[in-house]
Amino acid sequence: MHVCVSIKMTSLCRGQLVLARRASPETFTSIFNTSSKFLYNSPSLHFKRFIPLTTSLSSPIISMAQKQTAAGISAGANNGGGCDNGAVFPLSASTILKIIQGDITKWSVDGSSDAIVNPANNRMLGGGGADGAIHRAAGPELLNACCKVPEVERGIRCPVGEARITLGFKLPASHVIHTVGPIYDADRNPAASLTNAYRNSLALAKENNIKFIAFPAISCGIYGYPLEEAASVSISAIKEFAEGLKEVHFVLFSEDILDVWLKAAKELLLP
Ligand code: AR6
Repeated sequence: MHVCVSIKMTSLCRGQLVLARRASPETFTSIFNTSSKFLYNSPSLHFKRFIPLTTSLSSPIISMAQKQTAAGISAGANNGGGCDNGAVFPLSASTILKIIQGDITKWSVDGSSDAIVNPANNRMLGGGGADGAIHRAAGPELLNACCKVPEVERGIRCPVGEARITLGFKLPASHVIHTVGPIYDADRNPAASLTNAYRNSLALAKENNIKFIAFPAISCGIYGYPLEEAASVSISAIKEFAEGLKEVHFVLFSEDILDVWLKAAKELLLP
């Protein structure tokens, strides 16, 4: 039995309310695992969620902006440059997915075991879009570090679907994982290449003891991947390969992309 709670999100970055339980980690995980159903009417950002009646409605709705800890959702996190209207989904008993709107260059959780993913090109020497923003925010040391990544063939440091790691330098996050998504119209199997970009980024994160990782919508800008298709492939890949990390975040630049991701996550992750 469930009770419906709805919150009208009236404007970008203003509606920072996210339903979460002020509960112990064990309680929260158990709620997720047993019966929570988070539903959205995402096009209008009018959130509807069904909270199991095992929880008390007197429990407060937690604003992520208040940086409170709710069951391992990181205290002190600077999740997405202050624009953190979004949602939390369970991936497993020990891993959650957060989908928020914001600027990935401002994201961090603890500054030591966190990484942002850079949707780079195979040369790894910077570019436009998020890649350019990440290099500007990290400072010139990031370019120096990228130059030191060995070339696997002439001019290519990171082939499509692979990943490389550097420090974050002036970024709030400690590390940058550089990956190369497919150019949608040029790749023979863009879904496989995009899946590989997520899988290899997550594997590299785990090899480097990263616990918190934030992805943008890889390939959805300059590389032209259609949003709905990309959301489905990206969330499916996260669902399959995120085990071992504490939190995986999508930090999405615009409300349009956020809506598409929330809809796909609801379809793919909720019972
Ligand atoms: N924070 C979060 N998301 C962002 C940010 C940001 N600061 N800036 C852009 N986005 P793109 P791609 C979103 O083009 O399609 C570069 O030149 C953006 O709205 O950055 O994989 C590289 O060097 C979009 O949804 O990456 C490559 O040559 C998403 O990030 C090429 O672009 C990805 O858009 C890679 O193209």
